[in-house]
This record gives sequence, C-alpha cells and structure tokens, in this order.
Amino acid sequence: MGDKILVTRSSMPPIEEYFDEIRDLWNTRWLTNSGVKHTELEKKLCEYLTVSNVALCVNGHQALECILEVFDLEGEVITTPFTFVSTTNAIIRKGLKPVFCDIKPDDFTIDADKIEALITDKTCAIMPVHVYGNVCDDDKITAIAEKYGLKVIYDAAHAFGVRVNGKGVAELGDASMFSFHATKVFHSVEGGAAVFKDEENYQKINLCKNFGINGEVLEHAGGNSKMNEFCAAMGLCNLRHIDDAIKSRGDAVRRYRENLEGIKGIQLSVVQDNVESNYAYFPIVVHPEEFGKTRDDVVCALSDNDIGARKYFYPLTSTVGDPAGVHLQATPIAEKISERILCLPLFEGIGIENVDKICKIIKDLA
Ligand code: T4K
Repeated sequence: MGDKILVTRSSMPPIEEYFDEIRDLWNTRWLTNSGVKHTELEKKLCEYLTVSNVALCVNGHQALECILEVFDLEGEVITTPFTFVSTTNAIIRKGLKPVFCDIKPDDFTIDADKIEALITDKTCAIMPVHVYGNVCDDDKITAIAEKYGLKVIYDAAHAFGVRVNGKGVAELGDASMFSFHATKVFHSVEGGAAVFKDEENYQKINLCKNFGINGEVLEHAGGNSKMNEFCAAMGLCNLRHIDDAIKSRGDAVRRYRENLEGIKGIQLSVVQDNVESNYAYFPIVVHPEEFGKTRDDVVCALSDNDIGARKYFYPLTSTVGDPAGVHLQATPIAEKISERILCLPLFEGIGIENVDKICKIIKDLA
C-alpha cells in the first residue's frame, strides 16, 4: 500500500508561517515564562472557545493536575475508566481517590444516571471526559454537583472547538482541560490549557504553574507547568487553520459513515443532537458475535496493510497500578466497550481514497 497510514498525523502550518511567527524571538530572546506569544495565544483562545479565563500549560496532563491543585481538593473524585490514563493518573497523583462510574454504550461518556449512587461523604468532585469529542450530559452532571456541592472538572482533551446547543464546550463545568498535544485536532506540539469559570482561579493557576511565586512571596508549593514561546507560536499558527483542519476531518468522517453504517456487528458512535463536532477520533465497536471477527482480528487485517488503527481506550484506567489488571470497581459497559473498541485513522488530509481502502479491508473481513 505504500506509506503507512497511522491512527493520526499532526497538522502542520506552512513552514514559512511558523518561521515568521518565531522570527522576533531571535531579537527579544524571551523564550518562555509568559511571553508575548503565550499572552496572545491565551487571548485568541478565549475568543475561539468563547470563554474568559484560559491558562496555557506545558501539556494537557499538567493542566489537569494544576486544576486539581487550584481547587485544593481532598477525598474521592467520580470519573470514568474509559479514557486515556492521564485522567486517572492526575487524580491519583494529586492524592485523591478515583471512583469509577460506568459509561453509556452509545456515546461512551460517563453515565450521569449512575453517578449519584457513587457519592459518599468523601466525594469532592466529578471529573467526566468528553471522550472522542462526544459531549457529556452536562445538565444532569451539573444538577448532581449542585445538589451535593461538588466541583465539575471536565477532561476536554478531545473536545477542542466542540459546540453544544450553540455554546462552547469550554463554558461547561467549573473548569475544563484541553490537550494541545501533537496528535490533537488543534495542537501546539505539546501543550494544554485549563479553562475556569471564575477569574480568581485563573490567577491561582498562574501561581501553580510557576512554582507558586507571587512577587517576593512564596505563596504555594507550585511546580513548573508553563508553555514556552515556540509552542505558543505553533499554537498561533495552527489556530489560523483550525477551520480547514476540522472541515477536512469532517469530510473523512462522513465518508467512513457512508462506508460502514449498516454493517452487522460494526457499531459507530452515535451522532449527538445539537453538537457541532470537531471530528477528533473515529471509533468503531466490533461485536464479534455479529461481525464474525474480533476487534483484534480487525487490528491485524489493517496492520497487514500498513494501517495503524489504535485501541483507544484499552485497558480501562480502573486497572492503574495493578499489574494483574484487576479493576478497582466493576463498570461492565466500559469493560465490554474497551475490549471491542478501535479508533480508525483520522487526520487532516487523510483523503477519501484512504478512508475507502480502510473500509474495504474491514468489509472484506465480514
Ligand atoms: N486526557 C485525555 C482524554 C487524553 O486523551 C489525553 C492525551 C490527556 C488527557 C493528556 O493530554 P496531554 O498531556 O498528552 O496533552 C497519544 C498522545 O500522546 C496523548 O496526548 C493522547 N491523549 C493519547 C490519546 O494519544 P500515544 O501513546 O497513543 O501516542 P503515539 O506516540 O503512539 O502517537 C499516535 C500517533 O500519532 C502516531 O502513530 C503518529 C501520530 N503522531 C504522533 C506524534 C507523537 C504524529 O503525527 N506526530 C507526533 O508528533 O498517546
């Protein structure tokens, strides 16, 4: 088949555009610690995400840890095991206990109807994940959080630019984390952002991400989670092209759906009502009793053709730290989906021909 088609491929701005963006750094020699690129990117992201308080960080994971630090939480955090391990690790690394809630079988986000039963007197927050860019049921989650006085912190790593009922997804919850990793719809090579509803938390995270230094006062034992100017410059370039990137992904997703809809045993993610998608991932669920082959058979067939589909997210993160892979809590739907999920290649410029090739390999297996 020629070149390998991997699960994703970083979008790149025209190289001259990046050179132009970084050229003045050679004059100023101001390379990090909240420089002009950093300030400009925060401002542009506030506009794009339709929010007021965007704090850039070195990566999404550190943004998540910093959010937890800002809220100074103790106890248990209700979350989903069907996510990248960063979500769970952030909770554990901040001295909190993850409590795993099951997911919905159609959009793979946390099942808000199962959250309340998991609340104890130690629960301090809910950390749902807009997995693949699918939006969590914020109305139900917020109602529960208000009833019990809990924080809502969204892992929105996959949801950059998603809009729901005309609102930016970053407007939901007390805080959200976005990942700007090279593999994401919008990236700054490495990077991430914390978005807060309240301005005071934006001020607090600026301390957390810079050692807790406030002038001559060492206010807090913060770490270092700042984004540097070269990454911010890449973000500024990529933001100019984000609409084209999302459009190209959308074309590929529509083609995948045309090809794969209706194949027995291949489940596609539900298309959510009132959601403007960013087409971050294209997951399929392979049900072997109907399809006749397992998810791993599909992985092998694609791999034989130099196509790198990925098992995002297997194993479940409820096994973190247990080499035997024992789940901390039973989440049967998440377990079933995790055993059967497969993300097919999706990136800007993948090309309809490549989507068709991938789908043909899958169809030929049936
Ligand atoms: N929460 C959620 C729900 C997340 O998904 C993530 C990250 C986070 C939190 C944490 O955010 P960050 O701290 O990462 O900002 C990748 C990414 O490293 C990770 O960012 C992402 N989620 C996760 C789902 O996927 P790997 O180990 O699968 O990446 P890797 O190196 O195998 O790359 C996958 C493919 O991407 C490659 O086959 C080719 C392509 N690629 C990769 C790199 C590194 C590129 O085209 N360019 C590149 O520079 O974790």
